[in-house]
Amino acid sequence: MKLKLLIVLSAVLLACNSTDDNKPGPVQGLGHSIKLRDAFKDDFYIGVALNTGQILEQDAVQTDLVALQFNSVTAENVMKSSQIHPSKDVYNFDTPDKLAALAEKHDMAFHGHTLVWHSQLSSFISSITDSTEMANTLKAHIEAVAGRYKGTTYSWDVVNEAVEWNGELRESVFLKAMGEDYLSFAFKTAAAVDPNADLYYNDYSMTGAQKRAGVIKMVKKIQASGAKIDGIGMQGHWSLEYPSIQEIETSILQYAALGLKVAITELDIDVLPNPDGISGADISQSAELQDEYNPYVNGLPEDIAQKQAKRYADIFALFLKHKDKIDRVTFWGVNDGNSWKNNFPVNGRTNYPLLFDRENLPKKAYDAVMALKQE
Ligand code: 9MR
Repeated sequence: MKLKLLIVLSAVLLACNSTDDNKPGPVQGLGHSIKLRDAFKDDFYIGVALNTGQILEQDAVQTDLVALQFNSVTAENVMKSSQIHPSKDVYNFDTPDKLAALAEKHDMAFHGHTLVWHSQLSSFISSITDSTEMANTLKAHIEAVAGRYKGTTYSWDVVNEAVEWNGELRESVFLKAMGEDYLSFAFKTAAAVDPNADLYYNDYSMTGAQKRAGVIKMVKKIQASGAKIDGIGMQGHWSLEYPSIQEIETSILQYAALGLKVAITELDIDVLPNPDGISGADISQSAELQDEYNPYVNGLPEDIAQKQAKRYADIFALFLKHKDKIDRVTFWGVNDGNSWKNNFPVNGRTNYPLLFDRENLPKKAYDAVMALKQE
């Protein structure tokens, strides 16, 4: 018994004292010696959205993972109007500056998100009703923010989520103040500030037929105004079943037919049941509903992990098929633990939408995506 213990102890000690070569460094330790950014380097950028802690490099494992796996970064929140420009003459550039530096250090395409968006909008902008005041304010905002990162930003989401599900323009504070001219005005202003950055229109549910038609109509008007627009961002907050591969493909083709690049800008694949049907029932109050809509609190079941892996593989196979049209595929979060999908559309669930698990280890979905490049 004692001898057995001694052998085990020696083995542990040996493992701890092994040379640097044998030591599980960040690459081997995270179980992914080939990286996404290298595997897809001839196809499209592989991006990731970073939260504040990740930008400030607070977790060494995640810092390594981001640098090893991705070659494009987006700020998940810190470059949105209410955060970067909370009041008229106040700008918070500290954290965004760090992201710009991180992108440069790791040779990553720095994507700016976002210049004109009705949500997470500074309160001083959301109260503007006069068209001249709105134009001057948007101009000042774009000049200050895009101007600061000129030369560092690879691309910008100039306008975010301006179209409703039915294809109508959203009745945003910008539309109310300036009419639809705000769209071309924003693109023209951004192009004047940073002529070399690719300028994108970015939105969710971009595969719905009505919305797609509305976006295409809007983009054609922006183009007809003489404004520079370079790309369409399809956010890609998708689920195991929806949208279909065919709907995604039709959308990529139709957006690319505008003469624009396509980017998948905020990819995640929700694996939880869709609570659409619960109409009115407060999920937080009912234990039964909590169980029903939050079924995987103790881990992702094998069959769902496999379903998700197949779904990611199908989607990436499509992206590869259209790699001539796709410039970038960005995941909306580093690992399952920090995804916004744990809190949307229901707060406090345990979701598994990304390629890395809560321990930062690659999931089956990661292997399935990588397998496409190893055939
Ligand atoms: O992931 C972001 C989350 O942390 C914020 O709370 C949320 C607030 O609106 O925004 C999330 O990111 C959104 C992105 O900026 C635009 N497209 C939809 C994303 C998910 O809501």
